[in-house]
Order: sequence, then structure tokens, then C-alpha cells
Amino acid sequence: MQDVDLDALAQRVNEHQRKGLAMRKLTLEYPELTVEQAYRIQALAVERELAAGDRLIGWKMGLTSRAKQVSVGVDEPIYGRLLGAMELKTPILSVTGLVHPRVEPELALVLKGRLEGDSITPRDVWRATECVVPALEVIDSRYENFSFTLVDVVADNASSSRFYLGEQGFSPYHTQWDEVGVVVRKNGTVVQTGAGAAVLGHPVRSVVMLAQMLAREGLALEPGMVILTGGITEAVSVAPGDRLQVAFDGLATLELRVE
Ligand code: 0L1
Ligand code: MG
Repeated sequence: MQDVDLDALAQRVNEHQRKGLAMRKLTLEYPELTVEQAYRIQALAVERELAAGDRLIGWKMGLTSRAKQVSVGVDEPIYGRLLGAMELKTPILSVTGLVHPRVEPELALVLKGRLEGDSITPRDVWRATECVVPALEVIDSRYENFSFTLVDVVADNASSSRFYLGEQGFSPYHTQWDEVGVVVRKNGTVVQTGAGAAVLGHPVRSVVMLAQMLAREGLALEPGMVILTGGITEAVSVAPGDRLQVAFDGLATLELRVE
């Protein structure tokens, strides 16, 4: 087993996240890094932001679709941490400080109750949910060419970068979330389509799984937190000048301007 200074790696990841600089995969240098160590690097990198004044406001689940899992060669989703500074208050994305941003439509849950433990059920999730919100996640891998292993991407906070929550929240009982259809248009052309079922069969399962994964670390989902449940379609690359129009059938259409 290689001797690894996890704090030094967290500092490296954090600096690249802050500056929006691409870096080589950690696993090229440390091929024996484990997923557990990668989550530790993620936590240590985020702690640097918290020490600098940011706030943990939620969690994201990533690699929740079979297609994404296959592309990274894994069977299980991953999670990342959402910070206050990541939230776009208006649907305008500046690519300054980003490496190679991509946008994906998601359903976000805003919690009003606490979820803790490995025996959480979908019913527990709904009871603890204030509302469901159509959302856009901007992912941005800090690795060269958006290429990484599971360990690398976990260490890089599951490619977390920015997110935007639509203005209208919906009751958790408003509709069948697995059946919500989504159409993504880029500059007027349809580039992706999908349905809520792309997220582990039903987005609520993503939150159940997140609670289970966090329970292993002694962590819980707290009231007020935002949970990004996972991409409903493949992520779409964006560049300055692009306009995305993302229609969540029967709910809302979100428009994102990229600058
Ligand atoms: O939110 C996501 O599903 C992204 C997880 C990390 C993989 C990627 O960057 O594509
Ligand atoms: Mg995502």
C-alpha cells in the first residue's frame, strides 16, 4: 500500500476547483487510492471551503443512470457536497473559473425533516420533503479531458460545480416523479430527452441511497438541505453564448444563459 498524504491531495484538488484548472488524474500517481480515501479527500477539500466561509447546503447524487455508470465502469452511484457558493441565484452561468462545464436536468428535493440511517424508506423521504424543484446541475470535472476513474471523480466532489433551482417548488405528492418527461434544447435544437425514471428507476431511490451511503460515515441529511437526485439526461456541454431551454413536462421550463 502506498503512503498517501490525503490532506495534500485535498489541497491539490481544492486549488484546481477554485482556479478552474485541469489536472492529471490522482490515480495516475496513486493507483492504489481507495474509494474510502477518495471520499476523505472530498471531505477535506470541502472543509477548506468551509474554513474560508462557505456553507454546506446539501448533497448531490451522481452516476445515477445506468448509462453513466457504464461509462465510468461502476455499479453504484456516488455522492458529492453542495456549497452555498455553488448555487446560481439567477439562471445565468458564467464559465469564468470553470474547466469544461456541462449541464444536466435534475429533480431537487428541499428537506424539512432529518433523514438519518440505513433503513430509510421512500415514505420517510416524502415525509421529510418540503418540496420538489426542477433544477439544473452544472458539472465540471477538474480532470483533463473530463476523463477519470471512480476514485478520481469522488475525490473531485463528484464533479460538483454550480446548480440552479427553478423558482417553483412542488408538493412531493404533485405527480409521479419517475414519469416526468424532460426535453433539453440548446440554441433551439433538441439535444437530449429523458424521464425521471432514468434516475435509479425513481428519483426518490436516489435519496434513500444517499441516506444509506451517508449513514456509513455517520452523516445525516438535515432540514433545509437541497438534494440533487441525479441527471435525467446526459449532460450537455456549454460555451459562452449558448442558451439552454429545459422543459420539465407539466412543471416548468428553465432557461439558462451561458456567458
Ligand atoms: O452529476 C453527475 O452525475 C456527475 C457525476 C460525476 C461524473 C461526471 O462528471 O460525469
Ligand atoms: Mg448530476
